Amino acid sequence: MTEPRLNASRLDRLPAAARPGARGQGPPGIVHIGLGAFHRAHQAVHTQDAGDWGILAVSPRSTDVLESLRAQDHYYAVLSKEGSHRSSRVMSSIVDTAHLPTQQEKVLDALASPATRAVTLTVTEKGYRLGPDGRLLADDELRAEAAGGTPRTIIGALVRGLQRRIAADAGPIALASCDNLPGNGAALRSVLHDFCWLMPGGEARPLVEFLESEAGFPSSVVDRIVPATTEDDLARVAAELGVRDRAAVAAEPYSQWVSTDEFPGGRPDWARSGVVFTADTAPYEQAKLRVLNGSHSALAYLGGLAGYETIAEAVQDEALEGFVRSLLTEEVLPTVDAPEIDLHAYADTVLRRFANPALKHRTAQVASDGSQKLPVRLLGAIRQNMTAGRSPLRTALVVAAWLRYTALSVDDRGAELAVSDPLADRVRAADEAELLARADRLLSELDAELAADSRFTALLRENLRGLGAAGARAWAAEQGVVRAGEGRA
Ligand code: CS2
Repeated sequence: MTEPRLNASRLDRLPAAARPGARGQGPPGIVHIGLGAFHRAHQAVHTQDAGDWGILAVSPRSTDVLESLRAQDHYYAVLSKEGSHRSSRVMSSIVDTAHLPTQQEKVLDALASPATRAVTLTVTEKGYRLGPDGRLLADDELRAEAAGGTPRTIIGALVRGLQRRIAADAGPIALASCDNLPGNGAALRSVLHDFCWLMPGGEARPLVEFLESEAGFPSSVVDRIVPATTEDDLARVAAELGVRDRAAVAAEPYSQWVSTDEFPGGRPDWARSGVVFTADTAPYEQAKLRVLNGSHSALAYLGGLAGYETIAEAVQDEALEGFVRSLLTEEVLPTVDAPEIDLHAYADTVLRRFANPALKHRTAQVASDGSQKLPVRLLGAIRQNMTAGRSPLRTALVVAAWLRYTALSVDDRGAELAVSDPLADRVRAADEAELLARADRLLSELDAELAADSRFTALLRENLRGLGAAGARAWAAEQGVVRAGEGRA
């Protein structure tokens, strides 16, 4: 690739349709934490389309994207892909970046600036440090931070920033989680409160007061499929725009953002960019987390075990698609309380989006961090079904597929699977026999309550045996069959 690098001086060489509007002057109004592809293809795009608010994007760990953005004056392209259709646009809403571990002062100052009116977060499920009871899991690292140590966690850094904001009398602010968690606003509020109460009382009180009276915690549902960028995507952007862009992201055209309107310091006119403000996000949230993310995880583990590289390949396999449809109609949709949504139509759209062959979303990417994702996506449906006297046959198969995938890390042809999960070491098994023998124990790492329920563990073992004997495709095909009278309590 010999194209010149994308930067401010080269914007006028871009095709007119791809050129960003002029940047607003003045300091950024939004601090965003989490510089992943999802933010660049979602909130940054909605913010750009809403007007002239700028974003200071903070990377909690890695420096790759941050350095690429800096080399490009923070301009980057979003490539939208569907079937054979491609189109790119350059974004200008990220106006500055900071690296949390090495530029902490810059981040804390931004949180304390009156210009900053909202903080948005995409830090993945792990970033919230939530325990099984929905409260902060206070470990040594968090305790040390609360006692005055350098904040290295996102929660610790946010609280120190707010402390500085109170001292500066910089006014109200929204703290808007954009992660795939149920009640993400309330979850963020609760971990921040819990962190404050780990601090010495004198320090905690003004903070807690601020959280209660000056901070807004909007709940949101965010949705856009944004796989990790590939070299092919970068080549495509270069060909289309005539510039080299190392921070480009590729995504499906679809984008959804539903939020409560709790931004006490003001916010961009996001409704202009299609954001839906509503008093209650719960129905959208259940539909999105259980139907979309739940079936995504199912396809990631079963597809990965069956040897499929991408979600699109997995969902185009009749056996897996049939299984996922029956999982949704028999076990997931009945647990979603969303009378305003046509759930069957929603499920169809979701499966159609997964089949977009241009996306090349890797099963291994969606499979990562399953121990953080499954509780949010599927374990709630399992509990509800069991309480209602319905057998969670297929959801148990997905849990078994996660366990087999993570414990053995080989697919059905014996090829190595790349496992990335905080629980990976704790649920590893040497072979199939050990996996079966220790299934209940390994499950207890994911969910102690389910592991203590013999009805569920019997189903889990049956599914582990089936996956081992028949392989993921054949076993899913068999479990996907809907039997007469099934699903009734
Ligand atoms: C996916 C999500 O990686 C995953 O676990 O299920 O990132 C999914 O692509 C997004 O939530 C779509 O909005």
